[in-house]
Amino acid sequence: MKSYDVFNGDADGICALVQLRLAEPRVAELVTGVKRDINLLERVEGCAGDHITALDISMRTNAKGLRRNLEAGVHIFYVDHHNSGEIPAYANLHAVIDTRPNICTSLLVNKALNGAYSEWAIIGAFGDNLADVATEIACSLSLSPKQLAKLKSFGELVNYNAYGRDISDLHFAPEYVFQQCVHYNTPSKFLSAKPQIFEILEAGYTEDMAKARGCGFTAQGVTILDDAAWARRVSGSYGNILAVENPNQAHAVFTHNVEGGYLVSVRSPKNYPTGADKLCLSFPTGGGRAAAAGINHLPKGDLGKFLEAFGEAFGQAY
Ligand SMILES: [Mn+2]
Repeated sequence: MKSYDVFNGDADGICALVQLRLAEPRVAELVTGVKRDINLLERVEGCAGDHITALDISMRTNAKGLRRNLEAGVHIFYVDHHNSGEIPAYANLHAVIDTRPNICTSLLVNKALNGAYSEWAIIGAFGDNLADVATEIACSLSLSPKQLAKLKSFGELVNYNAYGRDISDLHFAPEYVFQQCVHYNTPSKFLSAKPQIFEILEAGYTEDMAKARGCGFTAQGVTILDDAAWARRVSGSYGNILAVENPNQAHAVFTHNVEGGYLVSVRSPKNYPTGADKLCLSFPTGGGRAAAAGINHLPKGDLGKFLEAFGEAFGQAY
């Protein structure tokens, strides 16, 4: 019998697994990747009697791999907060899916374990941008404001660490971060025993962010980052910061993709959060939500077309 721990490489995925393995240590093959790499069950070929724990990866995206492993007789424990599509009915599937906006996978695991390792759940929640819920739980743990601020930074930094085209872009492989963390009952204990991961991520983040600022703007709200690992790591965080700094302005952050074109991340103005999905859907590889959407591949020749559409969508003239 073999076990597989399959988890998203961001803070939420890592902290969900840390809690589970503190509660129930298990030797398992770790299957993870960069944040965007979510079709992870595709990589697992379990046999009858094997166990898979799947965390923080959309069941909709993993439907094929999930069904194949269920058909093979694998026992699957699945915890997630993304849109699942139809949950298949199998006796060997135990699924905990909750898509409410204030929920993340680490919080679902925290609930299942009756709060046994809730400080780790806080890290996952901060990583998934759920600062209010995280702070609420922290209140019940009587953490000092300074401790709480440190945990918030740690969650955000571990989340930042998951962004990249592939693992080689990242400061640390997600499985390494998990393996380091899982020996400590709380992130506070981990951070005082092993400060290096935090320090390296913090320095990396500061450096990447300074480089992003140096790229300037191609048009109002539109920035094209360099074709480099740092740009792929920091693009998401930079987009968040731009949105907060200019809440009346829409933003588009460009990075370079493997196809030789651009990966475009679009955010509607924070104060008027609509329009991003409509704009992105007008391009063949676009998709997303009203407040935040993206285009997976914009050929370089279509930059002008995009700028025009962006201006039209958000009422800005170019
Ligand atoms: Mn999550």
